[in-house]
Amino acid sequence: MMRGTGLVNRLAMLIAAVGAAMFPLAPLHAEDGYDLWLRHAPLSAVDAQAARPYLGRGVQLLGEMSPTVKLALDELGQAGERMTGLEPSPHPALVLARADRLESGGYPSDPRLAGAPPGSYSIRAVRSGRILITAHDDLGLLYGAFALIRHIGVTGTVAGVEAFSAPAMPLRMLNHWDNPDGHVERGYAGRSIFDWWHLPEKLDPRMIDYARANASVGINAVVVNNVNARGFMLEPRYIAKLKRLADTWRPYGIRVFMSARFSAPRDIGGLPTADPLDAAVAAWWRAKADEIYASIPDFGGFLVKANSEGQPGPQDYGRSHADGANMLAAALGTRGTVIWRAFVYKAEDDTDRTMQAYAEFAPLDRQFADNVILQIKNGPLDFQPREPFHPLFGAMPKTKVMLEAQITREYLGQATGMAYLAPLWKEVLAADTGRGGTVAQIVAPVGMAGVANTGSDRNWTGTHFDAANWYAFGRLAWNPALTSDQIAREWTAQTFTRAAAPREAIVQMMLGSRETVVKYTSPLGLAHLMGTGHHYGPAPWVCDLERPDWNPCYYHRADAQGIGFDRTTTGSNALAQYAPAVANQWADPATANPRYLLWFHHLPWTHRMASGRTLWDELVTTYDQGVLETEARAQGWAALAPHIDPERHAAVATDLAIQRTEARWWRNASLSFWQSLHSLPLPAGAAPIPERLEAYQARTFPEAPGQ
Ligand code: BDP
Repeated sequence: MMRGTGLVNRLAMLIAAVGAAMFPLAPLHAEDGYDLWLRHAPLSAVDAQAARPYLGRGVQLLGEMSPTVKLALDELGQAGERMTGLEPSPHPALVLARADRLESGGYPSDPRLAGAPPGSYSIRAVRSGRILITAHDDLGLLYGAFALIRHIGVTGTVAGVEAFSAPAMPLRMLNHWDNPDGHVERGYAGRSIFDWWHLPEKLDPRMIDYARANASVGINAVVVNNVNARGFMLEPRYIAKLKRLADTWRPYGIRVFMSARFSAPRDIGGLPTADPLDAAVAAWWRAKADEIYASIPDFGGFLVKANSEGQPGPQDYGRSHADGANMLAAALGTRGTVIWRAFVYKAEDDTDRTMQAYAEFAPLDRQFADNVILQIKNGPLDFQPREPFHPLFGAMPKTKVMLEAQITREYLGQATGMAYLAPLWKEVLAADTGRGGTVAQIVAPVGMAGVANTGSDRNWTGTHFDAANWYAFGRLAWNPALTSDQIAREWTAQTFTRAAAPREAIVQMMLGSRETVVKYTSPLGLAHLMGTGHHYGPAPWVCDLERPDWNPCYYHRADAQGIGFDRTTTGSNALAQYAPAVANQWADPATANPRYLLWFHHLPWTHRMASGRTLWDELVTTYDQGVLETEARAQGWAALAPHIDPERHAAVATDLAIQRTEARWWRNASLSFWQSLHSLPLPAGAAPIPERLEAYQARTFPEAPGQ
């Protein structure tokens, strides 16, 4: 399914045929990114021969044929055709076996599978050169097949494929902020991939390719609509549409969830109230759940954004978040789960915004029903280029909590340039909460959600490199112990090239790319300095928005003397929301990690940094490093031209050129504004700021995408 369009294919084949003598290895179709990491690029002739018995049709199956097993076989067949270019081997040496059928084939059982969670698989080399993929469930066989394909796709060979793998977390979920009209909130890759209007009759084949991509990295749950939900999506016509998607994705192991608008009983149910303690409201939700389960027996449940940014919720009726979540949880019963978002903050509350979610939810520990999960963003503010981890992790030991990450780059340059986010997520997952483990350990019993970055763009994600973030999210949710480089290496080998030198060059470019964005947008712990509404570009001067905590000036607090948000005991004391050991490491500006310096401290511009520079000089130096890094990346990419197909090479080169321009803009606009406050000179050697502050302030982008 994942191929170029017919016309492109025909033309490409024609060109390939004409040029075959000169370029025998030219790809048969233009590379446009649609195939993502499932390109299955051809192996060398020698490797193809060696891999042939393990890929392709003719795999031996021990177990029942089911829709999921059939997908596994199809995937192996397709990968075989494309990677080896050969007819299936007359002596296939791959066996797919359900664990309960091993004996019938005379194969030993694998003790590691005993008690392993659903989806686990083992890949073993067995007698006479055979490879055996075993799992308890069919989904494990599909995941095992994808793992084998990935291994060959990355290394070129089957050697070393043996593995046992079990998902670290049960819920590995995408949250789509897609609206029913096709607009994607914070979407930078075109319109929504979901064609709600034509469902259920018409199923875009893209829905299958989407499921394949997800399953190939272990993603097993999808919230199909925006957390800022429309009530009408719970009407019967939408349940029919959702059923079509659920039926399509079921064989791929993907469960569907919906964002539910809390006021739906009023909006579409004709009730005068949505009070969670009102019996008629509870009965309405119960009937709604019954109606959904009648169509979609494995419906996952509801995701709810309540009493946040204008969304309705239980507090509209004087009830608590627990009252609201538990009422919905009772409607679902044992059939499903309510995922309640912890992203709440109030207009009327002048508490430091980063403290409000903790203050709201920590006291509710123990009060949530068993089938309620609290979904907590990685940091206490809002998906910034860097934030410390959210203090709620570890603070609610009696509540099921999961991590919410953002794959779409709302605050990290959106769909330009490169920002590989695995290092950001690893930073959070690896953070020790001081309260019973790292964030990864705390969320492992439940899971991880990522706000999706997919759209109708041909390459799915706007830039080719943003597909790495979708990929990395899935891989980390499966195994948070994977390193950012391992994931980058895998993705690059499958997406661009297996050749070691160019692959390593790309991996290195990816690894530092998020840090580059931090440097030129939000150095030293600064946050939320982006343009109003769309969050594109710098706007640290904005200070006149109706809500104080929507203003960049609320976050940087810069004036003639200094900059930064004092969150120590002399300020908001947000530090106190962390375990003492964690708080202590950030409490003293002299020893705090500079990454979080201005997040927790308000300091004079003349503050002496560990580097010996003043804070002001350090800021300038950091912005400048960010700019230089974007330049180096653009040059590095240019040098890779001989190794990358021209279409994708040119597209990425353009993205990186835009990022270089944006980095300069961020640097100049930000420095110009800081300088307007304190009038300190730029350090010697720093490039002058080319325009006046007013010129940067005058740039407006009311039409910026994703709002
Ligand atoms: C912010 C986005 C906004 C979302 C909100 C949320 O700007 O569009 O609705 O988060 O997570 O990052 O609910």
